[in-house]
Amino acid sequence: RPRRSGSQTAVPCQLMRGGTSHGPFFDGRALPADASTREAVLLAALGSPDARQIDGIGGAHPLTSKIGIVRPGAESGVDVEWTFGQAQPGGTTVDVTANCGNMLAAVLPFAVEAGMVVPAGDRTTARVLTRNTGMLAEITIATPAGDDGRRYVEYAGDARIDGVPGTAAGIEIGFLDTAGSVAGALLPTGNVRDAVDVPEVGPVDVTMIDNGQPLVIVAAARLGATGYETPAEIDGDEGLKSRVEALRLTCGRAMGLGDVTDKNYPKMTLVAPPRHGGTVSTRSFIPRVAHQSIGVLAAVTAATACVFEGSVAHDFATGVTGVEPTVSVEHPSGEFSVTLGLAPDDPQQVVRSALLRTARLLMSGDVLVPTSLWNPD
Ligand code: NQM
Repeated sequence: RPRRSGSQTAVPCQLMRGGTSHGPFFDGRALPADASTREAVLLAALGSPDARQIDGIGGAHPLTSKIGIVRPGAESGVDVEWTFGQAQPGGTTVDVTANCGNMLAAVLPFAVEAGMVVPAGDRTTARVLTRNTGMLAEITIATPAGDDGRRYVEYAGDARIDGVPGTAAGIEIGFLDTAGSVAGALLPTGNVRDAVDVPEVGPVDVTMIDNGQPLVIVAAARLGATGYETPAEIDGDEGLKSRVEALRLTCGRAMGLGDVTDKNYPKMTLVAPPRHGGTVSTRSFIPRVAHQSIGVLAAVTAATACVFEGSVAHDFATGVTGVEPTVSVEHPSGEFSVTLGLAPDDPQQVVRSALLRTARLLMSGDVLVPTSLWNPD
């Protein structure tokens, strides 16, 4: 429970890495019930809207300005539910409209640490509902018994994910129903490819698609990039960033998302031929700065686009075959493998996706915010 500590309120919190992101996780029952107070507490915990987040625990980057709010499942067939919050370091809101598959990887470990899920065997599988979009995932983690006979979350292991140093215990994530998470349909315009006309850029071929993350997929070369830049090179290229943003605003409207100037989606994915034996090379914008790797559901969505004949990703994709293809999405710090399940009677229909992540509990305790923002007494 939250408690007073002098002029501050101490809110129980665990800082978790989920995949290539990290941020504070909370038991939803220990946060303010009122939405605007809750938002103020979360922003203060991160240190936003100061872009350096010097007065909070955020990491001054969108990938480390993320929040998990977890509760026991309230519906049948749901073990744990959570809400993902995305803050931009310099922003004044916590966006709860989209998904994050990286932070999702930390939800079940957190639920076990917090006593919401009691492991019964060496491996624990749970159905996790992401409240943001109603997405269900089946997640499996390792929960061996310790010397005292109690089961704990095993974080050590030999799984390696690009973008995180070293190895850790693998977390298996299977997605069942990701299509149209935010944009309402897998192909929000009804087409695998559209030609859009963008101010100062001209006509551009894009694939607008949402299989868990709304994405605009565009050939890097069409925007004057190679598609092999480092994130720092992308962030330093104001011309490229402004062409990408102009395309994003046009496509946001085309996807039925309205004026996306202040929204965190659609995300932008520049594609190019693979260079390291993968399926396709990507550079991701989230949505205005470069991703160091690629988001989980962004990778699922980009991989899905590789399957669709006629898509912009398909133009460059190599080696996607069979009814369970593994698509290796190359990104700035390595690759991300997504195994897709295609409908046997329709290989253009993606019905499942599965992937491997890792997570780790980094810190367990309280995060302190001024009592003037929230007094739980
Ligand atoms: O697409 C970054 C991340 C993400 C989101 C972002 C993610 C996903 O890498 O599922 O994981 O797109 O802002 O954490």
